[in-house]
Amino acid sequence: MPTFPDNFMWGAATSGPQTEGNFHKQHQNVFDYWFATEPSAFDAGVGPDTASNFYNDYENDLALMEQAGIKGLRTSIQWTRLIDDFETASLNDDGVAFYNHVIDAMLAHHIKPYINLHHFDLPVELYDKYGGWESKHVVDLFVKFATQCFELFGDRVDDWFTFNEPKVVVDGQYLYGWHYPQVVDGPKAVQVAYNMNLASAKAIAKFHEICPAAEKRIGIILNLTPAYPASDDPADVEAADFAEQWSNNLFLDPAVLGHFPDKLVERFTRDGVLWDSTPAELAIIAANPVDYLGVNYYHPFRVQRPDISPTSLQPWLPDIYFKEYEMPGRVMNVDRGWEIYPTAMTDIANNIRENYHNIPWFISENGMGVAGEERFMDEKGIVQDDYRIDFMKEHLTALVKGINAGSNCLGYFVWSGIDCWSWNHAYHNRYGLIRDDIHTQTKTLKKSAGWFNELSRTNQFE
Ligand code: BGP
Repeated sequence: MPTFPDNFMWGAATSGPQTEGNFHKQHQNVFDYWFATEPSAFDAGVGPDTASNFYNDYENDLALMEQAGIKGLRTSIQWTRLIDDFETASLNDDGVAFYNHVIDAMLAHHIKPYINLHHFDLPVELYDKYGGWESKHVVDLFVKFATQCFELFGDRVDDWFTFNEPKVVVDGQYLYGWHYPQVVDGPKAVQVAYNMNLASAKAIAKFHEICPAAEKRIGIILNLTPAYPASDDPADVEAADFAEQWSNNLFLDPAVLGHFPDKLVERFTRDGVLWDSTPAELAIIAANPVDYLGVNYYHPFRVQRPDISPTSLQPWLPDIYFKEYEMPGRVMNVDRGWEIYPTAMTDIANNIRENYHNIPWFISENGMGVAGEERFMDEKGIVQDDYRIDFMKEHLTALVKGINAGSNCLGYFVWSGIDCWSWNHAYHNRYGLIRDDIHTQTKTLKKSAGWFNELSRTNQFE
Protein backbone atom coordinates (compact mmCIF):
# COMPACT_ATOMS: atom_id res chain seq x y z
CA MET A 1 0.00 0.00 0.00
CA PRO A 2 1.62 3.35 -1.00
CA THR A 3 2.45 5.13 2.26
CA PHE A 4 3.85 8.63 2.62
CA PRO A 5 6.22 10.09 5.23
CA ASP A 6 4.88 11.60 8.46
CA ASN A 7 4.04 15.30 8.09
CA PHE A 8 3.72 14.97 4.32
CA MET A 9 1.75 18.02 3.14
CA TRP A 10 -1.52 17.25 1.36
CA GLY A 11 -2.52 20.47 -0.29
CA ALA A 12 -4.26 22.10 -3.23
CA ALA A 13 -2.91 24.66 -5.67
CA THR A 14 -4.54 27.54 -7.42
CA SER A 15 -3.83 31.17 -8.26
CA GLY A 16 -5.31 34.61 -7.62
CA PRO A 17 -6.11 35.42 -11.26
CA GLN A 18 -7.82 32.07 -11.81
CA THR A 19 -10.10 32.17 -8.75
CA GLU A 20 -10.67 35.62 -7.26
CA GLY A 21 -12.56 37.42 -9.99
CA ASN A 22 -11.74 41.02 -10.69
CA PHE A 23 -13.97 42.59 -8.02
CA HIS A 24 -12.47 45.88 -6.77
CA LYS A 25 -9.25 45.24 -8.66
CA GLN A 26 -7.53 48.46 -9.62
CA HIS A 27 -5.39 47.31 -12.56
CA GLN A 28 -5.51 44.85 -15.43
CA ASN A 29 -3.01 42.06 -15.90
CA VAL A 30 -2.15 40.82 -19.41
CA PHE A 31 -5.00 38.29 -19.37
CA ASP A 32 -7.60 40.81 -18.15
CA TYR A 33 -6.54 43.09 -20.97
CA TRP A 34 -6.54 40.31 -23.54
CA PHE A 35 -10.05 39.27 -22.53
CA ALA A 36 -11.29 42.87 -22.64
CA THR A 37 -9.97 43.33 -26.16
CA GLU A 38 -10.43 39.84 -27.65
CA PRO A 39 -13.02 37.77 -25.72
CA SER A 40 -13.21 35.23 -28.55
CA ALA A 41 -9.70 34.05 -27.63
CA PHE A 42 -11.26 32.30 -24.62
CA ASP A 43 -13.45 29.21 -24.50
CA ALA A 44 -17.14 30.21 -24.78
CA GLY A 45 -16.04 33.86 -24.44
CA VAL A 46 -15.66 33.41 -20.66
CA GLY A 47 -13.02 35.62 -19.07
CA PRO A 48 -11.46 35.93 -15.63
CA ASP A 49 -13.81 38.68 -14.43
CA THR A 50 -15.83 36.43 -12.09
CA ALA A 51 -13.61 33.33 -12.07
CA SER A 52 -14.57 31.19 -9.05
CA ASN A 53 -15.82 34.23 -7.12
CA PHE A 54 -13.18 33.56 -4.44
CA TYR A 55 -13.03 37.30 -3.71
CA ASN A 56 -16.57 37.13 -2.28
CA ASP A 57 -16.81 33.46 -1.37
CA TYR A 58 -13.44 32.62 0.20
CA GLU A 59 -14.87 31.74 3.63
CA ASN A 60 -17.16 29.12 2.12
CA ASP A 61 -14.47 27.89 -0.29
CA LEU A 62 -11.92 27.42 2.47
CA ALA A 63 -14.49 25.61 4.63
CA LEU A 64 -15.10 23.16 1.76
CA MET A 65 -11.37 22.71 1.23
CA GLU A 66 -10.97 21.87 4.90
CA GLN A 67 -13.68 19.23 4.47
CA ALA A 68 -11.72 17.80 1.54
CA GLY A 69 -8.70 17.28 3.80
CA ILE A 70 -6.69 20.07 2.18
CA LYS A 71 -4.05 21.12 4.73
CA GLY A 72 -2.18 23.64 2.63
CA LEU A 73 -3.31 26.03 -0.10
CA ARG A 74 -0.89 27.31 -2.67
CA THR A 75 -2.32 30.44 -4.17
CA SER A 76 -0.96 33.76 -5.38
CA ILE A 77 -1.13 37.44 -4.56
CA GLN A 78 -2.04 39.50 -7.60
CA TRP A 79 0.39 42.34 -8.30
CA THR A 80 -2.55 44.15 -9.96
CA ARG A 81 -4.66 43.91 -6.80
CA LEU A 82 -2.14 44.67 -4.06
CA ILE A 83 -0.34 47.60 -5.64
CA ASP A 84 -1.67 50.99 -6.68
CA ASP A 85 1.41 52.51 -8.29
CA PHE A 86 3.85 50.01 -9.77
CA GLU A 87 6.84 52.40 -9.78
CA THR A 88 6.69 53.10 -6.06
CA ALA A 89 4.83 49.91 -5.04
CA SER A 90 2.38 52.00 -3.02
CA LEU A 91 -0.37 49.83 -1.60
CA ASN A 92 -4.01 49.47 -2.52
CA ASP A 93 -5.96 49.40 0.76
CA ASP A 94 -8.68 47.09 -0.47
CA GLY A 95 -6.07 44.66 -1.82
CA VAL A 96 -4.18 44.63 1.47
CA ALA A 97 -7.38 44.06 3.44
CA PHE A 98 -8.46 41.24 1.11
CA TYR A 99 -5.21 39.27 1.37
CA ASN A 100 -5.07 39.83 5.13
CA HIS A 101 -8.57 38.37 5.46
CA VAL A 102 -7.80 35.44 3.19
CA ILE A 103 -4.60 34.53 5.03
CA ASP A 104 -6.34 34.78 8.40
CA ALA A 105 -9.24 32.67 7.12
CA MET A 106 -6.83 30.00 5.82
CA LEU A 107 -5.20 29.77 9.23
CA ALA A 108 -8.61 29.65 10.94
CA HIS A 109 -9.50 26.68 8.70
CA HIS A 110 -6.19 24.92 9.52
CA ILE A 111 -4.99 25.46 5.96
CA LYS A 112 -1.33 26.47 5.72
CA PRO A 113 -0.75 29.29 3.25
CA TYR A 114 1.85 28.83 0.50
CA ILE A 115 2.04 32.16 -1.26
CA ASN A 116 3.28 32.66 -4.80
CA LEU A 117 3.99 36.10 -6.23
CA HIS A 118 3.57 35.75 -9.98
CA HIS A 119 1.27 33.42 -11.86
CA PHE A 120 1.51 34.62 -15.50
CA ASP A 121 -0.16 37.89 -14.38
CA LEU A 122 2.10 40.76 -15.38
CA PRO A 123 0.37 44.16 -15.07
CA VAL A 124 -0.43 45.10 -18.67
CA GLU A 125 0.82 48.64 -18.21
CA LEU A 126 4.29 47.28 -17.50
CA TYR A 127 4.18 45.55 -20.84
CA ASP A 128 2.98 48.71 -22.58
CA LYS A 129 5.62 50.92 -20.97
CA TYR A 130 8.62 48.63 -20.78
CA GLY A 131 7.99 45.43 -22.76
CA GLY A 132 7.27 43.53 -19.54
CA TRP A 133 9.83 40.86 -18.67
CA GLU A 134 12.13 42.05 -21.46
CA SER A 135 13.03 44.91 -19.15
CA LYS A 136 15.35 44.91 -16.15
CA HIS A 137 13.41 47.85 -14.77
CA VAL A 138 10.41 45.50 -14.47
CA VAL A 139 12.69 43.09 -12.58
CA ASP A 140 13.24 45.81 -9.99
CA LEU A 141 9.55 46.74 -9.85
CA PHE A 142 8.74 43.08 -9.17
CA VAL A 143 11.21 43.07 -6.29
CA LYS A 144 9.48 46.15 -4.84
CA PHE A 145 6.13 44.35 -5.02
CA ALA A 146 7.66 41.21 -3.46
CA THR A 147 9.13 43.32 -0.66
CA GLN A 148 5.68 44.67 0.17
CA CYS A 149 4.29 41.13 0.31
CA PHE A 150 7.04 39.89 2.64
CA GLU A 151 6.62 42.90 4.92
CA LEU A 152 2.83 42.70 5.03
CA PHE A 153 2.31 38.95 5.35
CA GLY A 154 5.69 37.47 6.34
CA ASP A 155 4.61 37.30 9.99
CA ARG A 156 1.86 34.75 9.21
CA VAL A 157 3.10 33.09 6.03
CA ASP A 158 6.12 30.78 6.33
CA ASP A 159 6.16 29.40 2.79
CA TRP A 160 6.65 31.44 -0.37
CA PHE A 161 7.37 31.12 -4.07
CA THR A 162 8.64 33.82 -6.42
CA PHE A 163 7.17 32.56 -9.71
CA ASN A 164 4.86 29.93 -11.04
CA GLU A 165 6.16 28.33 -14.26
CA PRO A 166 8.32 31.18 -15.57
CA LYS A 167 9.09 28.97 -18.58
CA VAL A 168 5.44 29.21 -19.61
CA VAL A 169 5.79 33.01 -19.58
CA VAL A 170 8.85 32.67 -21.83
CA ASP A 171 7.11 30.26 -24.21
CA GLY A 172 3.55 31.56 -24.02
CA GLN A 173 4.06 35.32 -23.94
CA TYR A 174 7.35 35.77 -25.86
CA LEU A 175 7.97 32.77 -28.11
CA TYR A 176 4.96 30.88 -29.42
CA GLY A 177 2.11 33.40 -29.09
CA TRP A 178 -0.16 31.27 -26.88
CA HIS A 179 -0.67 34.10 -24.38
CA TYR A 180 -0.95 37.89 -24.63
CA PRO A 181 1.16 39.90 -25.61
CA GLN A 182 1.83 37.13 -28.16
CA VAL A 183 5.33 38.26 -28.98
CA VAL A 184 7.14 35.71 -31.18
CA ASP A 185 10.83 36.47 -30.84
CA GLY A 186 13.51 33.91 -29.91
CA PRO A 187 16.24 36.29 -28.71
CA LYS A 188 13.73 38.30 -26.65
CA ALA A 189 12.46 35.07 -25.10
CA VAL A 190 16.04 34.20 -24.10
CA GLN A 191 16.41 37.60 -22.42
CA VAL A 192 13.05 37.16 -20.65
CA ALA A 193 14.24 33.82 -19.24
CA TYR A 194 17.36 35.48 -17.90
CA ASN A 195 15.43 38.43 -16.44
CA MET A 196 12.96 36.18 -14.65
CA ASN A 197 15.81 34.15 -13.14
CA LEU A 198 17.34 37.40 -11.97
CA ALA A 199 14.02 38.67 -10.56
CA SER A 200 13.59 35.45 -8.61
CA ALA A 201 17.11 35.64 -7.13
CA LYS A 202 16.71 39.32 -6.21
CA ALA A 203 13.35 38.63 -4.53
CA ILE A 204 14.90 35.71 -2.62
CA ALA A 205 17.67 38.00 -1.35
CA LYS A 206 15.05 40.47 -0.09
CA PHE A 207 13.02 37.69 1.49
CA HIS A 208 15.92 36.46 3.60
CA GLU A 209 16.61 40.02 4.76
CA ILE A 210 12.98 40.60 5.80
CA CYS A 211 12.11 37.08 7.03
CA PRO A 212 15.35 35.64 8.46
CA ALA A 213 13.75 32.96 10.72
CA ALA A 214 14.66 29.37 9.86
CA GLU A 215 11.04 28.27 9.36
CA LYS A 216 10.52 30.93 6.66
CA ARG A 217 11.31 29.48 3.24
CA ILE A 218 11.07 30.53 -0.37
CA GLY A 219 11.30 28.69 -3.67
CA ILE A 220 10.28 28.79 -7.30
CA ILE A 221 7.65 26.66 -9.04
CA LEU A 222 8.82 24.98 -12.26
CA ASN A 223 6.81 22.93 -14.72
CA LEU A 224 9.28 20.12 -15.24
CA THR A 225 8.60 18.16 -18.41
CA PRO A 226 11.25 15.40 -18.56
CA ALA A 227 12.45 15.12 -22.16
CA TYR A 228 12.51 11.56 -23.53
CA PRO A 229 14.12 10.85 -26.93
CA ALA A 230 11.93 9.25 -29.61
CA SER A 231 14.61 6.60 -30.18
CA ASP A 232 18.18 5.80 -29.19
CA ASP A 233 19.44 7.26 -32.44
CA PRO A 234 22.13 9.80 -31.42
CA ALA A 235 20.31 12.62 -33.29
CA ASP A 236 17.14 12.05 -31.23
CA VAL A 237 19.17 11.72 -28.02
CA GLU A 238 20.94 14.98 -28.77
CA ALA A 239 17.62 16.71 -29.50
CA ALA A 240 16.20 15.47 -26.19
CA ASP A 241 19.31 16.65 -24.37
CA PHE A 242 18.83 20.16 -25.75
CA ALA A 243 15.08 20.06 -24.98
CA GLU A 244 15.86 19.05 -21.38
CA GLN A 245 18.18 22.02 -20.94
CA TRP A 246 15.93 24.52 -22.69
CA SER A 247 12.67 23.37 -21.07
CA ASN A 248 13.85 22.47 -17.59
CA ASN A 249 17.46 23.31 -16.73
CA LEU A 250 17.19 26.92 -17.92
CA PHE A 251 15.39 27.68 -14.64
CA LEU A 252 16.23 24.64 -12.51
CA ASP A 253 20.01 25.11 -12.63
CA PRO A 254 20.15 28.81 -11.69
CA ALA A 255 17.44 28.34 -9.04
CA VAL A 256 19.13 25.42 -7.27
CA LEU A 257 22.79 25.44 -8.37
CA GLY A 258 23.20 29.18 -8.86
CA HIS A 259 24.38 29.09 -12.48
CA PHE A 260 23.03 28.51 -16.00
CA PRO A 261 23.84 25.22 -17.80
CA ASP A 262 27.20 25.60 -19.60
CA LYS A 263 26.02 23.80 -22.73
CA LEU A 264 23.09 26.16 -23.14
CA VAL A 265 25.24 29.23 -22.61
CA GLU A 266 27.70 27.91 -25.21
CA ARG A 267 24.93 27.36 -27.78
CA PHE A 268 23.36 30.75 -27.19
CA THR A 269 26.79 32.36 -27.50
CA ARG A 270 27.52 30.52 -30.73
CA ASP A 271 24.10 31.48 -32.13
CA GLY A 272 24.55 35.12 -31.11
CA VAL A 273 21.45 35.15 -28.86
CA LEU A 274 22.98 35.09 -25.40
CA TRP A 275 21.26 37.37 -22.89
CA ASP A 276 22.59 40.64 -21.70
CA SER A 277 24.00 40.03 -18.22
CA THR A 278 26.47 41.63 -15.85
CA PRO A 279 28.92 39.96 -13.44
CA ALA A 280 27.07 41.65 -10.54
CA GLU A 281 23.74 40.13 -11.62
CA LEU A 282 25.28 36.68 -12.09
CA ALA A 283 26.72 36.99 -8.58
CA ILE A 284 23.21 37.69 -7.22
CA ILE A 285 21.92 34.56 -8.95
CA ALA A 286 24.83 32.53 -7.57
CA ALA A 287 24.32 33.82 -4.01
CA ASN A 288 20.55 33.29 -3.79
CA PRO A 289 19.48 29.74 -4.52
CA VAL A 290 15.99 28.62 -3.53
CA ASP A 291 15.29 26.98 -0.15
CA TYR A 292 13.04 24.44 -1.85
CA LEU A 293 11.43 23.73 -5.20
CA GLY A 294 7.87 23.46 -6.39
CA VAL A 295 7.40 21.08 -9.31
CA ASN A 296 4.29 21.14 -11.47
CA TYR A 297 3.95 17.94 -13.42
CA TYR A 298 1.26 17.10 -15.97
CA HIS A 299 2.91 15.48 -18.98
CA PRO A 300 6.28 14.39 -20.39
CA PHE A 301 8.08 15.87 -23.40
CA ARG A 302 8.77 13.36 -26.20
CA VAL A 303 11.43 14.67 -28.49
CA GLN A 304 12.92 13.86 -31.87
CA ARG A 305 15.56 15.44 -34.08
CA PRO A 306 14.40 18.58 -35.88
CA ASP A 307 13.39 18.26 -39.51
CA ILE A 308 14.74 21.66 -40.47
CA SER A 309 18.34 22.62 -40.91
CA PRO A 310 19.65 24.94 -38.19
CA THR A 311 20.45 27.63 -40.70
CA SER A 312 17.03 27.61 -42.36
CA LEU A 313 15.07 29.12 -39.52
CA GLN A 314 15.46 32.86 -39.40
CA PRO A 315 15.05 34.65 -37.09
CA TRP A 316 16.40 32.33 -34.40
CA LEU A 317 14.06 29.96 -32.55
CA PRO A 318 15.09 27.13 -30.20
CA ASP A 319 13.10 24.78 -32.46
CA ILE A 320 16.15 24.47 -34.69
CA TYR A 321 17.40 21.89 -32.20
CA PHE A 322 14.39 19.68 -31.48
CA LYS A 323 10.89 18.72 -32.47
CA GLU A 324 8.03 17.33 -30.39
CA TYR A 325 7.27 13.68 -31.09
CA GLU A 326 3.83 12.08 -30.89
CA MET A 327 4.63 8.64 -29.57
CA PRO A 328 2.36 5.98 -31.06
CA GLY A 329 0.17 4.32 -28.44
CA ARG A 330 0.67 6.98 -25.80
CA VAL A 331 -2.08 7.31 -23.20
CA MET A 332 -3.83 10.65 -23.55
CA ASN A 333 -6.04 12.93 -21.53
CA VAL A 334 -7.97 13.71 -24.69
CA ASP A 335 -9.87 16.68 -23.27
CA ARG A 336 -6.67 18.56 -22.41
CA GLY A 337 -4.52 17.03 -25.15
CA TRP A 338 -1.79 15.97 -22.75
CA GLU A 339 -0.09 12.58 -22.51
CA ILE A 340 -0.58 10.77 -19.19
CA TYR A 341 2.74 9.31 -18.07
CA PRO A 342 3.01 8.81 -14.28
CA THR A 343 6.52 7.26 -14.44
CA ALA A 344 7.94 10.74 -15.00
CA MET A 345 7.14 11.45 -11.33
CA THR A 346 9.76 8.88 -10.32
CA ASP A 347 12.22 10.25 -12.87
CA ILE A 348 11.77 13.81 -11.57
CA ALA A 349 12.25 12.63 -7.97
CA ASN A 350 15.44 10.77 -8.90
CA ASN A 351 16.77 13.68 -10.93
CA ILE A 352 16.35 16.09 -8.02
CA ARG A 353 17.98 13.61 -5.64
CA GLU A 354 20.93 12.84 -7.89
CA ASN A 355 21.63 16.14 -9.65
CA TYR A 356 20.19 18.87 -7.45
CA HIS A 357 21.74 17.88 -4.11
CA ASN A 358 18.47 16.34 -2.96
CA ILE A 359 16.92 19.73 -2.25
CA PRO A 360 13.52 19.60 -0.52
CA TRP A 361 10.67 19.88 -3.02
CA PHE A 362 6.93 19.62 -3.45
CA ILE A 363 4.69 18.48 -6.24
CA SER A 364 3.14 21.93 -6.41
CA GLU A 365 0.63 20.98 -9.14
CA ASN A 366 -0.65 17.73 -10.59
CA GLY A 367 -4.17 16.93 -11.67
CA MET A 368 -6.59 16.02 -14.39
CA GLY A 369 -8.71 18.46 -16.41
CA VAL A 370 -11.89 16.91 -17.76
CA ALA A 371 -14.60 18.49 -19.92
CA GLY A 372 -18.35 18.08 -19.35
CA GLU A 373 -18.22 16.65 -15.85
CA GLU A 374 -22.04 16.98 -15.58
CA ARG A 375 -22.03 13.62 -17.39
CA PHE A 376 -20.61 11.98 -14.31
CA MET A 377 -23.03 13.42 -11.76
CA ASP A 378 -25.09 10.99 -9.69
CA GLU A 379 -28.72 11.64 -8.75
CA LYS A 380 -27.58 13.82 -5.82
CA GLY A 381 -25.50 15.99 -8.13
CA ILE A 382 -22.15 14.64 -6.90
CA VAL A 383 -19.55 14.27 -9.66
CA GLN A 384 -18.33 10.65 -9.60
CA ASP A 385 -14.81 11.45 -10.77
CA ASP A 386 -13.18 8.03 -10.42
CA TYR A 387 -10.92 8.93 -13.37
CA ARG A 388 -9.42 11.74 -11.23
CA ILE A 389 -8.87 9.41 -8.29
CA ASP A 390 -7.17 6.89 -10.61
CA PHE A 391 -5.00 9.66 -12.08
CA MET A 392 -3.85 10.76 -8.62
CA LYS A 393 -3.28 7.16 -7.49
CA GLU A 394 -1.09 6.40 -10.50
CA HIS A 395 0.97 9.55 -10.07
CA LEU A 396 1.30 9.15 -6.31
CA THR A 397 2.39 5.53 -6.73
CA ALA A 398 5.20 6.71 -9.01
CA LEU A 399 6.06 9.56 -6.63
CA VAL A 400 6.34 7.30 -3.61
CA LYS A 401 8.86 5.16 -5.49
CA GLY A 402 11.09 8.21 -5.76
CA ILE A 403 10.54 9.10 -2.11
CA ASN A 404 11.39 5.57 -1.01
CA ALA A 405 14.61 5.86 -3.02
CA GLY A 406 15.49 8.88 -0.88
CA SER A 407 14.10 11.91 -2.71
CA ASN A 408 13.17 14.67 -0.31
CA CYS A 409 9.61 15.40 -1.43
CA LEU A 410 7.64 17.21 1.27
CA GLY A 411 4.14 17.29 -0.15
CA TYR A 412 1.64 17.02 -2.98
CA PHE A 413 -0.64 19.87 -4.07
CA VAL A 414 -3.44 18.79 -6.35
CA TRP A 415 -4.49 21.12 -9.13
CA SER A 416 -6.97 22.13 -8.06
CA GLY A 417 -9.05 22.54 -4.90
CA ILE A 418 -12.03 24.12 -6.65
CA ASP A 419 -12.73 24.26 -10.39
CA CYS A 420 -11.10 27.44 -11.62
CA TRP A 421 -10.67 29.57 -14.73
CA SER A 422 -7.95 28.52 -17.13
CA TRP A 423 -5.79 30.71 -19.35
CA ASN A 424 -6.95 29.64 -22.78
CA HIS A 425 -9.71 27.22 -21.97
CA ALA A 426 -11.72 29.17 -19.39
CA TYR A 427 -14.04 26.64 -17.70
CA HIS A 428 -13.90 23.97 -20.41
CA ASN A 429 -11.74 21.49 -18.49
CA ARG A 430 -12.45 21.10 -14.78
CA TYR A 431 -9.68 20.17 -12.34
CA GLY A 432 -11.23 20.67 -8.89
CA LEU A 433 -11.89 18.26 -6.06
CA ILE A 434 -14.80 20.67 -5.60
CA ARG A 435 -17.19 21.52 -8.42
CA ASP A 436 -18.03 25.13 -9.19
CA ASP A 437 -21.34 25.70 -10.96
CA ILE A 438 -20.33 28.93 -12.63
CA HIS A 439 -23.93 29.96 -13.31
CA THR A 440 -25.01 29.87 -9.67
CA GLN A 441 -21.56 29.97 -8.03
CA THR A 442 -22.59 26.93 -5.99
CA LYS A 443 -19.70 24.71 -4.90
CA THR A 444 -20.07 20.99 -4.23
CA LEU A 445 -17.58 18.34 -3.13
CA LYS A 446 -16.86 15.75 -5.83
CA LYS A 447 -16.21 12.07 -5.04
CA SER A 448 -12.46 12.76 -5.28
CA ALA A 449 -12.72 15.20 -2.35
CA GLY A 450 -13.78 12.34 -0.06
CA TRP A 451 -10.95 10.17 -1.35
CA PHE A 452 -8.43 12.98 -0.86
CA ASN A 453 -9.69 13.61 2.66
CA GLU A 454 -9.05 9.98 3.55
CA LEU A 455 -5.60 10.12 1.98
CA SER A 456 -4.74 13.26 3.91
CA ARG A 457 -5.98 11.68 7.16
CA THR A 458 -4.17 8.35 6.77
CA ASN A 459 -1.15 9.21 4.59
CA GLN A 460 -1.80 6.15 2.46
CA PHE A 461 -4.22 4.64 -0.04
CA GLU A 462 -5.20 1.21 -1.27
C1 BGP B 1 -0.37 25.01 -15.18
C2 BGP B 1 -0.68 26.36 -14.58
C3 BGP B 1 -2.03 26.44 -13.92
C4 BGP B 1 -3.13 25.63 -14.59
C5 BGP B 1 -2.66 24.27 -15.03
C6 BGP B 1 -3.66 23.50 -15.87
O1 BGP B 1 0.51 25.18 -16.24
O2 BGP B 1 0.27 26.71 -13.62
O3 BGP B 1 -2.34 27.78 -13.76
O4 BGP B 1 -3.80 26.38 -15.48
O5 BGP B 1 -1.47 24.34 -15.75
O6 BGP B 1 -3.55 23.86 -17.21
P1 BGP B 1 -4.74 24.43 -18.07
O7 BGP B 1 -5.48 25.38 -17.20
O8 BGP B 1 -4.10 25.10 -19.22
O9 BGP B 1 -5.55 23.25 -18.47
